[in-house]
Amino acid sequence: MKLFRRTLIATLAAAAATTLLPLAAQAQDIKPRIIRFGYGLVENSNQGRAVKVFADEVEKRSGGKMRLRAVGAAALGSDVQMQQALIGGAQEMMVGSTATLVGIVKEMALWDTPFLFNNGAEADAILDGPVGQKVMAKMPEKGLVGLVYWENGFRNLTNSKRPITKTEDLAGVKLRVMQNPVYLESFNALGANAIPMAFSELFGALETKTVDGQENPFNTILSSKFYEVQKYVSVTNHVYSPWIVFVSKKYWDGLSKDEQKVLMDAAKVSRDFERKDTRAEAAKAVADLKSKGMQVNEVSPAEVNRMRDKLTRVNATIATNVGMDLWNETQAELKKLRGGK
Ligand code: TK8
Repeated sequence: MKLFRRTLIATLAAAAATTLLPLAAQAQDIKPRIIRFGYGLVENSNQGRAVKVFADEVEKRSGGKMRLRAVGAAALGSDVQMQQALIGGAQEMMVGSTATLVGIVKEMALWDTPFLFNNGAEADAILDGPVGQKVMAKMPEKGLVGLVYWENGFRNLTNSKRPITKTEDLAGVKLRVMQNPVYLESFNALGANAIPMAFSELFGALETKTVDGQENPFNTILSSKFYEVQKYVSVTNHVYSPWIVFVSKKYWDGLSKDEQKVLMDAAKVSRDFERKDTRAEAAKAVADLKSKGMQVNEVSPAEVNRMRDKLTRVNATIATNVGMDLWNETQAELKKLRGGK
């Protein structure tokens, strides 16, 4: 009897296994696609908030079939490390600075042009318009697919030595810059001692005084708590810095058209949210930075112009690197935006 029962159970189990096989295969199909999405800032930042919006949109628009595993604080690696992981196919998506991408996509250097945009509206128009799209179109041949630009923002200087009110105040200041030749050349041209470094190492380097200062938008100075290790903020707005949301081409090519559309549409929703959120936060940032104990100083328009003059030769390098056609088209578009002036 016992033996009989055992045999029966074994037979039933075997039968079940065969009939269940197709079901198991089906279960595989409906298992959500997990997208590893890395970013450099902390969760509680404009970047982290927008990643959350993107994740929600992807899940909603795919009916739960596509899901983000979002990892912040550079836990998947620095911008440069993640870019390589995307190219190799070990990671699916990321958002990071266009400036750190220049080593791979040289046309991204266009966005490193000092004082290129006067305001956010100009940045949106150029980034979302034909020029921004042409730059993005250079990514696939490098193994990457760009979706949208987010706002990192206008960059300002912080340091622990003194208020920077004129170019000369930068003399000898050890200033961390992004891993990008234009930033390196620019700040050296202004007299600083520029040191390229991954963002993920920056807080520690400021804390130990390996560097005296850095430059980033107000939002990042706040979310990364740089006020704990920096005294002075000098409002230079020296460059508008975009972030770019992009995908591993290896991964992208394996998606259906519908899945690609989910990512693209979700990215656009996240972009519109991100720009609004970032601007709202930046608008009240000066007061917030002061309340955290930072000393904030303006830089006079005359001094900003002197900085701009010192940087004209950087513009020439950028124009050569991105190509004269793209450079001229950008200038023409900006002129149009500014009413032909
Ligand atoms: C975050 C960086 C950051 C950038 C920098 O990964 O490195 O200073 O401004 O936003 O991309």
